[in-house]
Amino acid sequence: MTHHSILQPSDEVAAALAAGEPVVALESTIISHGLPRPRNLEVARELEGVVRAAGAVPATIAVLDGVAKVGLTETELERIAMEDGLRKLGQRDLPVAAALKASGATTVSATSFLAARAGVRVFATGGLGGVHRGWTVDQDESADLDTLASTRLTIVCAGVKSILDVPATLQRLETREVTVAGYRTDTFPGFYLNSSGLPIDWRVETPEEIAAIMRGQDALGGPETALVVANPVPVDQQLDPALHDRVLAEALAAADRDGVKGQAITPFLLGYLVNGTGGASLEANLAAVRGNTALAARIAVAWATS
Ligand code: PSU
Ligand code: MN
Repeated sequence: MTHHSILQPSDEVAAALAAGEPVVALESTIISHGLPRPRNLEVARELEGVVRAAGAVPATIAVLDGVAKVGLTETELERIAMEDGLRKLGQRDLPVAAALKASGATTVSATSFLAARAGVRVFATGGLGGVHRGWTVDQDESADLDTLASTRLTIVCAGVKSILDVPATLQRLETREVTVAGYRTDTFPGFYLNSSGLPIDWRVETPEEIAAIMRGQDALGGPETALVVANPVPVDQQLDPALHDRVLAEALAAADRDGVKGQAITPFLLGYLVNGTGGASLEANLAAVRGNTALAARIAVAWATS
């Protein structure tokens, strides 16, 4: 890797990878577009701390001035949290951002791609993107799914965002051969809610079992698909289901009325939920992300020592 490379691991991340030490990728769109300021910066720092406490190195990923950074300095983390007009970058946007020396936060799609390129195997996020409600008309399916179908990476999430068509998203994951396992659950998690009520085929109990699945993926070869580890938010930290259903219905109606589409729809709906639940959805979202980050770190440790 040269100094002019458009993919730059931080010194700490590069050293950890070279030594075979555990590293956990973290995304930046949740910081820049998914959470309100100034809480977002606190959360960004907190999540890095959760990874370190478990004995792994955090690699928050973002594009700054055309360079894809894997592992951010404190100043770079502040830019992601505070800079106005930061773009939201999917995998397909990366070469353009590099060419134009643009800056942007990376979604699950772009973060997964860059993590895998850099050699980071484990990634923690909140909820995956997926098939949007109304997809039969507007064809809106998050690029997250396509990247996960072509990237060898383990992603820990609290399911897919409940603003989506969850059964259709699970179907797409099956069709695209993305392996899905529930962590200590028999049902697929519901992002803000402990459960979506939908069944899940595989249940695992330990990070060591997950590391064994990862070894199985590598031993079998074949298409470079991801492993989705679905880790539910604890019941005592979930959003009240009745409140969730009521405010989500309002949010979807508002998006429809205002014609919100494309990249803007996910931040719009998440923001509506935060306001409409008096901040309760934010707490549930954060509880999910924290839990996912802690589990991802344990998986990275099990993977590094296996
Ligand atoms: N998880 C969260 N909050 C978020 C996201 C995930 O808890 O804001 C972001 C991720 O970056 C994900 C993106 O990739 O939302 C999906 O956006 P879209 O539906 O436009 O693909
Ligand atoms: Mn979309």
